[in-house]
Amino acid sequence: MSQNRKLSTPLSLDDTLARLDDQTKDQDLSANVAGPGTRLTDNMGHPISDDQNSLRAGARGPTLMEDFLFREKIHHFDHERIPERVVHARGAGAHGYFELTKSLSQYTTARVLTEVGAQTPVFVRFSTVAGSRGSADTARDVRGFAVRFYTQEGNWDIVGNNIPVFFIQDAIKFPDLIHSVKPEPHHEIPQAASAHDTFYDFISLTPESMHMLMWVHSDRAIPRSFAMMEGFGVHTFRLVDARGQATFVKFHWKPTLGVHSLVWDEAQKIAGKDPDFHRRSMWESIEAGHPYVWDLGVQLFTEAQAEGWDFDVLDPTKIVPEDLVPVQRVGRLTLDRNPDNYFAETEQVGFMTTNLVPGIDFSDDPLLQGRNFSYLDTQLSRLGSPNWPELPINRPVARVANHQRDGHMRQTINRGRVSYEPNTLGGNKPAEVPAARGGFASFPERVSGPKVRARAQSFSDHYGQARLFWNSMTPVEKEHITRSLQFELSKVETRDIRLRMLAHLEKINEVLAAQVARALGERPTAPNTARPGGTADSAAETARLAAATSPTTASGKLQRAKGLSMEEGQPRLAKGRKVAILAAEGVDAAGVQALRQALKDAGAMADVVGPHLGTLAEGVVANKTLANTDPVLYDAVFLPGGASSLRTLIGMGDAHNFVAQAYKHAKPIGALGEGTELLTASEIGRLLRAIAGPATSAAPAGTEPVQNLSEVGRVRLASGEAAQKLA
Ligand code: HDD
Repeated sequence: MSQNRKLSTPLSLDDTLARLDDQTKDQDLSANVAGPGTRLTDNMGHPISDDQNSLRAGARGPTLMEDFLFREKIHHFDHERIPERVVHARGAGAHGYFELTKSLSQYTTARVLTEVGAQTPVFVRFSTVAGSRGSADTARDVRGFAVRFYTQEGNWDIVGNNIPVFFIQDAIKFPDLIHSVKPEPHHEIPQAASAHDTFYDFISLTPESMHMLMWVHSDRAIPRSFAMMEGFGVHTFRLVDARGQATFVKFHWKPTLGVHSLVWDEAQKIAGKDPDFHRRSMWESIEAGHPYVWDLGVQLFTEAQAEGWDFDVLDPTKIVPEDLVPVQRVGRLTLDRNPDNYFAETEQVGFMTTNLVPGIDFSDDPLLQGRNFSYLDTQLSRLGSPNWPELPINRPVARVANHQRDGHMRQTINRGRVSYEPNTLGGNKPAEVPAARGGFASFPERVSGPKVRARAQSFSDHYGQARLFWNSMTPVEKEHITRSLQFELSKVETRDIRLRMLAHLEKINEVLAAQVARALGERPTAPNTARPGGTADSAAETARLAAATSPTTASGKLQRAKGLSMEEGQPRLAKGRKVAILAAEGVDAAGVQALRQALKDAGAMADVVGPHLGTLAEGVVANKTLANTDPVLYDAVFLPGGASSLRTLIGMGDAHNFVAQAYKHAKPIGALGEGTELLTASEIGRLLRAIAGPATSAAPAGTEPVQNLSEVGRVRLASGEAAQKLA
């Protein structure tokens, strides 16, 4: 980490990191150095002379009870596992820092949001929701995006997702939702998948989930990498200023690389080829010196403004469209350090929605209110002791001082005889901090009302924003949503559930419903379904939508909203991408070096994929083989020149397959010199000749990269065969 960061807070970033690091960290023995920590001991510090054999009565005799070294080792091993998270079990984390670029002092007293240039250490954990700890990264699912700020005023957690809304409006339904999506209890099938009866049984009976469902069937649910997805605090929160005035706020994380996805076929194949795809990408990228970076965005609005909208900002199934309240970028989150130990940090981190700092407060969103109970509660069963906040990853950098004592695994050695308040024996310290001097005080919201179990009428439109989302998609994005619904619902075995889902889809968009109906073997009720799996004619659909009226559109009177499409307005960069360079012995070394340098300069990474590992030409070493990797793991493929390399590759089915798969997923394929021959000899060459005409294949070898491939890729994009990819 850089040593010269600007700080306006009393503790330096390095001090705070050092506090986080703590003396509990042991030595990295892979460095193979001598010194403390290099002598093998048991947990009581006794040096061990033989760790190969248990203590026996004779070389062939029984093990002795006396063998405390054996018993301690096995005892610890037997208890190594803790319960996985009941949701978001699979995750990966990284350290970094947050730097404020624009002060929000007009709205809040929270120093983390007012001290421009100050850097606050952070730990972020990304996750999938449904799968268990060992499941695949690329399942179609919501991604957790939990950010912990270690501020000088205590820990602040934004425990968000990469989707800005949620399935349910009231936390009392959370156990039902999760029971329905988890593997079915009688046979524990399917793992990390929502395509099954119990999920759609619940969803089809829960119309408030329709908006979220549209997001989950969009490409947002199969991100290309953690660095290419947005994050959202989801709920409306409050910022509270020095006068005690509150402003509503929605938190956003905007990735500097833009929002990009996989396509479903890739996502499924990656799940087999590399289930660690997302965590590996993050790890490798950070190790290579390419941090993951987001801007913090805020939407700020008053209660009076919110009262004018036709949706309720306390309803977590609704967004505040960016057209109504633009997102202001006020800071930058940089993840630049991998954890030292997965269990100690990523597994033991316990986020809580109740981790707030003075100047930030809750709203009355009933989902948030329920979460505020759940997160504290779950840490106890997962981490096993009320002293879990003493674990290094959970310990705040702000000094902790109170009269809480004892309990399992207490680490702090509290001194003195006073553990109560008020007291005179300890000078009544630690003392309360009045709100005027920075103590946490809740926003004094006026509340009154009868005690009822009821939903507000303002929460009752379940389709308006689902329609808004659908209308805001490009044709390719609509087609992907359609195909995803076709895929998942066709796996539902109970026809009644499928029919109930179709009835909901009809309320969102008739054409969508009709196209899904066809795939389910049901009679479409809407016109314009000529292209199975295709999308409606967009001009006709726009006209129909413009004419459509709905008593409650829950959209702020918008038909389309900004910021929802992943295709529009996103940066398309080589940065953060990974390229496969296919090569064999005799490859054009200079060409490969030049390409690698160009990719490095652009912030992209590359693997040289050969028929075997090792040197292929001077300075060109294959670090992957055609057998141990796969085109789905790359964003682009490059075929360098070199006659003998080409001869080898042309004779290998795996090489042809590599290029064909990349083409199928609309990835850029570059070729130089003889590399073009592999293209023209392959299935793609035949396709190119058929689609793009003879000009492409006639490009003379050794001159320039094949130009028309990206055009052909675009043809396939337009026909919905693949998502947007590198241009
Ligand atoms: Fe939750 C974990 C995000 C609703 C109960 N949740 C968890 C994590 C994320 C979210 C990112 C993983 C944190 C980590 O990496 O350790 N959860 C959300 C969002 C929600 C949401 C964005 C809706 C807007 N959650 C929600 C509800 C409840 C919970 C309504 C219960 C009433 N969530 C939990 C939990 C978890 C959790 C059981 C499991 C592990 C943990 O908390 O620490 O308490």
